[in-house]
Amino acid sequence: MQNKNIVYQIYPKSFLDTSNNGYGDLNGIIKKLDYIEFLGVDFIWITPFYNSPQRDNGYDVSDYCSIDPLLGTMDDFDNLLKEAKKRNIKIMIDMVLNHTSIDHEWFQKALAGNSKYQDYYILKDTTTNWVSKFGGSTWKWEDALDKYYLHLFDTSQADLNWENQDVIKEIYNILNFWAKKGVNGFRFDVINLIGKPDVFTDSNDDDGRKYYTDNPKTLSYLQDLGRNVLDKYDLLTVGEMSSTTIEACEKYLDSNNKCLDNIFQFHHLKADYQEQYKWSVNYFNRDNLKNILANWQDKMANQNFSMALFWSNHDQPRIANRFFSDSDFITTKAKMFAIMQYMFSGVLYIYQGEEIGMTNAVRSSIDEFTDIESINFYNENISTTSKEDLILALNQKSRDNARTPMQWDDSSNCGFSTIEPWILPNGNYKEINVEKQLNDQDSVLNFYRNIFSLRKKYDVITNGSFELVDSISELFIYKKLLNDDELLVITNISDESFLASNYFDINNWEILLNNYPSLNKEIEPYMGLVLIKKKG
Ligand code: TEU
Repeated sequence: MQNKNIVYQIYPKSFLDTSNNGYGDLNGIIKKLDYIEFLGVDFIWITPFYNSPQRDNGYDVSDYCSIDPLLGTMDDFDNLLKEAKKRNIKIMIDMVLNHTSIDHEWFQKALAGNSKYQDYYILKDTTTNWVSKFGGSTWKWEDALDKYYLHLFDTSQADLNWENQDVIKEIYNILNFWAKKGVNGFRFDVINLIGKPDVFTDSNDDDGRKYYTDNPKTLSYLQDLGRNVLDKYDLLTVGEMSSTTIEACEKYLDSNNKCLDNIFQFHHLKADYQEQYKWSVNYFNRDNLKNILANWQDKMANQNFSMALFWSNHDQPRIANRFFSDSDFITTKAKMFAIMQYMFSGVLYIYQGEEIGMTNAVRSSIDEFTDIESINFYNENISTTSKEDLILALNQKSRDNARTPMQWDDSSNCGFSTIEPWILPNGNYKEINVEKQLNDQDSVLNFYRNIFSLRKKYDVITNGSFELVDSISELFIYKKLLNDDELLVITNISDESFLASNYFDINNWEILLNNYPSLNKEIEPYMGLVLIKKKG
């Protein structure tokens, strides 16, 4: 059953440094395969490790069939495949096919005047008023081309022209190269942005995204990809969908369309965006979060479309203190949020460090940030907003929060490296680290392992139908149903207590999971409970 899969995402640069250069590497992943096996996951998804100028940490690829020397060699990768296979761990890799780095040979040949390669990109004589995902215009003038090129992300990430059959052939070759090597899955970066409109026009009511998000061409590109490449192999595929809709995702996941197995949508992670603004501070719309989660379970999972369930990735603030930035009940909250979503139907995607409840870092100066989106945001706003306000927003929302080194133990540099890492470790690594949690039965780590084994054991968790139970704003309560199994999941998204007997009769239920040592009369602050109906 596909939904039994649990995927553990690794950001290699920040996982484990074995070459002592301050950057994590592929050998670091090999070294931690026993830990990954111990977690009980099926897949690791490794974010881009290909040659790259690293302006966007590898999402700016300059050679798709290579390994960046910063992170290792092709032999290391082959070894990783072999060692992972020994432990029954499958490998999913990241494909960034909406754009290439401008350092890529194709772009370089285009610059040198080769018209074949100029047609690999989206070059125009005039611009539109679209705004890049990382700020500024989506168009950059290039003298050598005597044209503007489109970049939905950084200026160094030029969008590829999927209308061009030569580009499609290159993409097939890349996917075949890795699939033949033996990788077991692909995560496709911003894949719902690859279809561009026939005519490029200004937008007067958004940043231009309505013209290129879920463009109908994308579905047919993905169908071709499915038919011509992906279907030839046994793969788990997941597409990252930026600002998507339920209607579009139904199409991508419809088995008749032969596109993708899972989709990542991000609407639930915008519950802390005030009026759609990413950088808003101290804002969390609890009702919004509940509605979005319930709606996607109802419209997608209940229709047998397989969602990717996730709270975290390398672009997102840490869930442990994302919606509540204070440190009270921090461990309880980390476990409560896990219960809230990980009893849903779908495939679980966990991000490194989430399983130990890693938190957002506290930084005091822009010099401590490395992420291009964060730095652009700061530079764009520093003339109108105080430094303190910008740093506060960055501390809550920056992508760097997810990118601090994995906290292995309490030794210097958190056991990640013997030298100062490329990005500062979170200051709390002495309190929060793997070593400390391994032998603590109540740790977030062992709680996550427990969730994983429950998902393996109970089909009602991974495949049951979802039913929202009417409740008050503070509580999110739902049932999962499959055959004669019934699960009741209760999470308290507040620091108040509620009389448990108002919501269920404990005599009828057995407790499968509780983030408190015991259940008394009350649903306690930030409590999370998973109950299964007693039979007979
Ligand atoms: O992310 C796409 C994406 O939409 C995010 O970068 C988003 O804009 C941001 O998190 C909102 O604050 C993917 C990758 O996951 C990301 O790391 C890359 O930077 C991006 O694509 C470009 O390849």
